[in-house]
Order: sequence, then structure tokens, then C-alpha cells
Amino acid sequence: MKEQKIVVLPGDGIGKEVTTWGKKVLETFSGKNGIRFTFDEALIGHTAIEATGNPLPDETLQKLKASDAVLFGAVGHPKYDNDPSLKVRPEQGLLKMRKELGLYANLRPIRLFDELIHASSIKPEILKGADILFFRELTGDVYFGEPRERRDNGNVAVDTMIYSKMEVRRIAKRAFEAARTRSKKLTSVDKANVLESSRLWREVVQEMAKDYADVEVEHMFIDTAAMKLIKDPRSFDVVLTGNLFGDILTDEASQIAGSMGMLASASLGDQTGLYEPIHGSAYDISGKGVANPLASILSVALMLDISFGLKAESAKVIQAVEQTLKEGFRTRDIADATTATDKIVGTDAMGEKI
Ligand code: GGG
Repeated sequence: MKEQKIVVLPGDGIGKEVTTWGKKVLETFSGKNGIRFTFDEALIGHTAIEATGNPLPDETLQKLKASDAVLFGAVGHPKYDNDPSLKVRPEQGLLKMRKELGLYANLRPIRLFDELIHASSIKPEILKGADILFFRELTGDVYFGEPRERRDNGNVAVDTMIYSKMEVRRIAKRAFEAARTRSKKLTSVDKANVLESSRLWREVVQEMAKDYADVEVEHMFIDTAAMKLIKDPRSFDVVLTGNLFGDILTDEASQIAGSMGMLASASLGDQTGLYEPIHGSAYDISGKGVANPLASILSVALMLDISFGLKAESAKVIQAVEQTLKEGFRTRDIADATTATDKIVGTDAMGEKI
């Protein structure tokens, strides 16, 4: 029996509640198909700052580096949002973890389950069948560019938007390869009419397109993409974009799937893979038992498939989600106010059902 080490990072707020269920789903597959999962928990984010003063303690980082996969919840706390003077912040833990583990490729599937077509505020006739796979570059761009500083006695703030050809090439390669396995259409999103880093991005993607002649490549400005995503979501299949644009566009795209609570993600590089819901810590609903665990559970489906090659098991998780939605079970974020048949349940009841 092959042992696979999973590090669980519940993090902050609802991260803890939803990760419990992701882990339980993983446990149901342990000891079967020749793989046994072992679990080790570690601190990150606000919870880690409170305990150690550091949003990504060394002990956590060492465990992550020795892991076969990571199941992560969320980071963030409202106290930092309204106090820019706080220099140590939960999100620094997340960014440092991505950088240290070399997780440059963030895959965010936007999948609309048929049962949730009315949970979205987008018209059903526009939505039906929408299925998009985002590739968000995760370790470059303005999130990591230097300098980042205050000047002129704090009156001026600087961030640096920067990309190298190598960084664009490696994420684009993954997106092109994925497009080949889907509808062979790739939309690369940038702001090349204004930004130099976007002109480099476009240049690299155009160069690479020559090696993927079977993939139809379309270049789109971020503003157009933001508009088209809700006007005509089915016109997208694989979307390739940078860190900042990908962060914003995928939150917008969550409305296609009905809720942020439905979106899973995989962050990949050359070492361990990290799997997490795209949502944050949502302190407004934390501790109330109402958070949607499906994004964490669907992240486990991605882990089973990508990190462990357990495709049938991954498909079973997705089927279980589909079946539970068919039976009418909904956490409140995906409930349809017009449907009397929805059975509104909390985090634990939804997790048990799956
Ligand atoms: N589970 C995702 C999460 O905790 N997001 C909070 C956050 O700060 N996200 C910023 C980012 O994804 O770059």
C-alpha cells in the first residue's frame, strides 16, 4: 500500500469548517486502490499570526515541502481589511506558500451544475452548458513584483507589474495542452493596448501558438473579457491569464457556477499540488454552520485526479455532488428563492450527504 502524505491547512474563518469535509471525503478513499492517505495539520494565515506571529511558520513550510498534496481552506481576517498600518497580514502566508512551493499554475474550473442554473443571477438561456477552465498565473505579476513601497512620506504607493517570458511560457504551455484535450479553443486575456507586461504576454502566446496549430487562439483585453464573461459565457473554453486579472475574473465567473462556494482550484508547479476553494475566509458567516463545503469537496476531486491519478474516484466525488444537488439539497448560497422544493441545509448536513 503506497502512503501519500496530505498536509491539511484549514487556515481562517470558514476555511476550517469546509476543510473538515474535504478531508472526510479524502478519508473515504484511503486504503483503497493501493493508496493510503496520512494527514498532518499545520497553521497558516491569521490563525498562524495569532499563534506564532508569522502567517507561514517555518514548521508549516517544512511540512508542505515534504507533502504529496495539500488541502487548504482560506486565509484572511476583517481586522486587517480596515487597518492598512498592520504590516504582517494573513495573505502574505498564502503568497509566500505559492512562491516557496513554485505553484505557478492555478487551475480554476468553472462548471455549472444543471441543477444550479436558477441559482445564478445570469439568464438560464445564456448559461446552459457553460464550462470554462481558467489558467491563472500564480507566482508573478503585480502580486510579487518589486519594488513595492511607499514614497514621498507615504503619499505615493508603488507596485510593480512584471512578467518574464519564461513565466508566461510555462503557464501558457499548460493552458495549450489543456485546450488540446477540450474544445481546442484558448482565450488569452491581457491589457496589451496599455501595459508593457501584457505586450510581452501576448508576444509569447502568439509565438507558442505556432507550435499548437490545432488550437484556435483568441487574444482579448481584460475589460472585454469581464463584459463577455457574463454576456456570453459559453463563448469561452480555456482561458489563460495573469495573476491579477485571473483573481478578479474568476470571482466574477463564480456567478456562472451560482456561487463562490462552488469553485474549486488546483495550484500546480513541479513539486506538491495544492487544492483549495477559491473563496476566502468569509468571517461574516464563519462559525454559523452555513458555509458551503462543496468547493472544498470539489477541490478534493481535483486532487484525486491530478495528484494521485485516481480518475474514477474523482468522478465519483463529482457524481455525489451532482446527485445531492438533484435531490434538492442546498446550502443557502446556492438556494433558489423561487423554488419551494429546495432543502436548505448547513455545512455538516451537506457534507454528510456527499
Ligand atoms: N482559498 C482562497 C483564499 O483564501 N483566498 C484569499 C486571498 O487572499 N486570495 C488572494 C489570491 O488568491 O491571490
